[in-house]
Amino acid sequence: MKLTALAAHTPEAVRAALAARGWDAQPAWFAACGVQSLVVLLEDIAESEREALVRWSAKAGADVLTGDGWALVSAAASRLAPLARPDRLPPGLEAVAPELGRFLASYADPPRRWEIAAGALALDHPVLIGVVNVTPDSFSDGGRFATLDRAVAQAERLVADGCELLDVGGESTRPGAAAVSEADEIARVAPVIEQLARRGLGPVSVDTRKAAVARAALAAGAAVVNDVSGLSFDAALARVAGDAGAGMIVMHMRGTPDTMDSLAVYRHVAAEVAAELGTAVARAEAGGVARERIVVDPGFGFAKTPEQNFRLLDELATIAGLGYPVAVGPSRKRFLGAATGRPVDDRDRATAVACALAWERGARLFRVHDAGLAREALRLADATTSAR
Ligand code: PMM
Repeated sequence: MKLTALAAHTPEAVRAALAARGWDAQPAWFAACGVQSLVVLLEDIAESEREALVRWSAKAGADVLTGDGWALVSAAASRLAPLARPDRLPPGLEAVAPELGRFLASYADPPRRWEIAAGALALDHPVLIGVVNVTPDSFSDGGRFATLDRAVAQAERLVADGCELLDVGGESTRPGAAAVSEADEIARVAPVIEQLARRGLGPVSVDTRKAAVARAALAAGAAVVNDVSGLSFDAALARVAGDAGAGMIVMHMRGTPDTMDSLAVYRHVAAEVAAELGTAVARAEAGGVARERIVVDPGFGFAKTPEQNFRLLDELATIAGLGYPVAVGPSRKRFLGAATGRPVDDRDRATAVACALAWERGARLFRVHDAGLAREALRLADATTSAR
């Protein structure tokens, strides 16, 4: 008898072990997903549901830890699956099925494409989003690309370094940044977007919280709207993105750049960010943005302390569990400085490592100021985790 401990942090090792023993690719993948151990936290449940869950867990061989109004259930995905099937559901657990079904479906078959205006981006490899800030006061590269020529030159560099989307922003979101009028923001971003589109650089995304700016940017050729406020700043923004068939990045933050630091209070940061992102995504869908056009972003550095950012990065799979592709923007942020002691102009190595960690936990899109190091790190992460 020979025993081998298989790596179990992703289904890949199990899939490969089955494939090496003659299984076909598809059944091997589904079986590997089925034996993978999952942990789900159910909150806001009634006492009767909690009791029904404990009874079901004892029978199904699942582990359950519970407290007042919540239950944490741990089991192989294949054991959890009956809970998502209305016809096989134990009595008293009817409310669990829809959410669990949605989670298990996206876990077994995660989104592989992101639909944006006039096209789609494949998500079977890391997708770099290059930052083109045309603000005079952005925290890391403020002012340097404020003229059209410089913005175009920066965009060319980012594309040459492998960026597949360029994110053009005309409003700094750092605390204390001066407010920018709609007209000024449009005057900053629209000519740059038009130039990038005309030169075939892009697709382009516009980093804005305002419907009027998004409308002008989309008219100038943008294909994506990236809203750091998660549609909480301007209710009309979702409709603008929806009507244009644009891609939409829904980012998590609390408050505004001026109030967000005082709102960085969480009991369980990953669960709360996921729940708040779920609400933001519902706003996008209510405004007519189709599900396959939405990407979620946990908003590193927005209403989060360094420690909360570290936790969120480690628990990014919780955000991926929402079932939408995940984008992250750790680039040069303060929490990277807190871990490395490096100043803002020397954080591209830490950015690259953060991107690789995020990829391994399910992120697919990476917003960076400098793509060179991030691309290398992500190539290695991709080669390590993908079966090709
Ligand atoms: N961070 C900034 C601006 N826009 N958009 C998304 N989707 N995610 C982010 O993390 C994010 C963002 C702030 O950084 P910058 O001022 O250097 O651009």
